[in-house]
Amino acid sequence: MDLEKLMSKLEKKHPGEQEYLQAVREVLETLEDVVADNPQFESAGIIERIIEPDRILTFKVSWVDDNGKVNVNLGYRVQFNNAIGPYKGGLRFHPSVNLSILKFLGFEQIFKNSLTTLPMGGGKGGSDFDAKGKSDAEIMRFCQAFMLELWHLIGPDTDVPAGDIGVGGKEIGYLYGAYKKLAREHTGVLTGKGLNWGGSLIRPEATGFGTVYFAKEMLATKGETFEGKKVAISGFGNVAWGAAKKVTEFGGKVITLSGPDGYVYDPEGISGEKIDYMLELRASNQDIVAPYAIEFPEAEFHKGKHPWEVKCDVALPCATQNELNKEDAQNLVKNNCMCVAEGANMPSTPEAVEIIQENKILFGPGKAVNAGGVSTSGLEMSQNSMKLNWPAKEVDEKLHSIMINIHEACVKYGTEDNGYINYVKGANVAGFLKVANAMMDQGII
Ligand code: NDP
Ligand code: 2IT
Repeated sequence: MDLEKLMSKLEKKHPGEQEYLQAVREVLETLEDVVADNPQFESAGIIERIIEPDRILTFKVSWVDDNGKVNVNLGYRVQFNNAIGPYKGGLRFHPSVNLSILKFLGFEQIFKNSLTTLPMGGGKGGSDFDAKGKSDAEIMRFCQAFMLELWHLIGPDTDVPAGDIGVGGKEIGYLYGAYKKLAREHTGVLTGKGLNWGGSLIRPEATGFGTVYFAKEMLATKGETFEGKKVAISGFGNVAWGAAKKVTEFGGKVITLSGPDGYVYDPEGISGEKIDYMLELRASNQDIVAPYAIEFPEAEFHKGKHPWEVKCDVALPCATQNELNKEDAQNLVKNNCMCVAEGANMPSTPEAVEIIQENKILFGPGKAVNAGGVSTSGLEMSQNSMKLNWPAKEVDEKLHSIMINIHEACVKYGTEDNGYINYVKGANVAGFLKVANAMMDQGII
């Protein structure tokens, strides 16, 4: 595989799609050996086919706000690859959403879903809708208008969306209500549903819990545990919340949270009612963490700064892409951080990853670390198909064992001669092989 030639062709075809090109390069860089060892992949054009989505659907979403004003947003669904199962992946509602971001997320989702061991292909969707300051009625009308276009493109065995940034339980409820009405069926077409209407226990916690289960395995390779560790978390949404709960349960101390306005440092630790308060912050639709330091005066708010300047043992970036840069990585190295595990999708820039890996710090990439969310979505799909609900303990145990298996796959394919586990390579190779072999079996389509 001639990586530079491939990338330069892709850059010409999709100019300016920075996040997508970044994600593709990061994966392909680690696949050179496996492609060289499997010449059949090259002759079947597996690489050229896997980096382009099967199809991209874009649509206009018109809706009326509380003042009677007409608003127009863009909606998308990127159906990337369904070699191993129906397209599966979240919906992101955020003003920054564009095709590059959704293509990067859909691409990552292919390998993540493959790692889960469950039969799910990769997809992603969303809209540039900004929920900030919107009323619930406006969010509902937007979700209904969005689903008016999306419903005929998805289905429980075709494409199964879920949540992501800006899409939580509330939005999934409105989206599901609209789908049900339009399709005239009550099926498992979305995951992250409410518990009374097809949702799975543990799905809200799953991404954060899975992140911490994975980080626990990473620490264990060094004979370490979370007990007594200082843990810096970014974000204050669904993933950050679940991660904070599990870190605390494992005896670690969560010392930071962050939002687009800056970060909060709480030297006493973010546990108990403070974790519950995160839900209030998120539900306020204001997108700021500054109020935390007013509610809990022992905490400090650092405006416009990243939490990675605080001394920590473990860093869990759980907010958004490219939020941990070169300078942040240098700070983590300087402060002897031993483990960085990505709860978000691609939160570390390529320069940051290089610094972290060069310094032989444990580094877990998002597609492995945060796979617990979509894994539990897969478990929700299984329960929906069987028309059964499993108890929380059963789902949590299944989630835990999936995360341990993903960690083992990373160790198997990522351990270098010097013993350092390159989790980026391990996750990419393990995720890729299953999809590539399925594509081989299914012919050129
Ligand atoms: P939420 O919407 O619940 O929370 C995202 C949080 O990150 C929000 O608080 C958001 O605030 C904040 N944020 C966004 N940009 C920044 C920034 N520049 N600096 C600091 N904070 C920021 O989303 P999730 O928790 O669901 O998603 C977080 C990450 O985890 C994303 O990368 C997502 O793709 C990934 N993920 C989510 C999964 C899930 O099941 N939900 C599964 C796997 C991965 P604001 O809205 O103001 O930007
Ligand atoms: O990035 C992700 O894996 C998610 N947002 C969850 C996707 C899902 O289908 O549960």
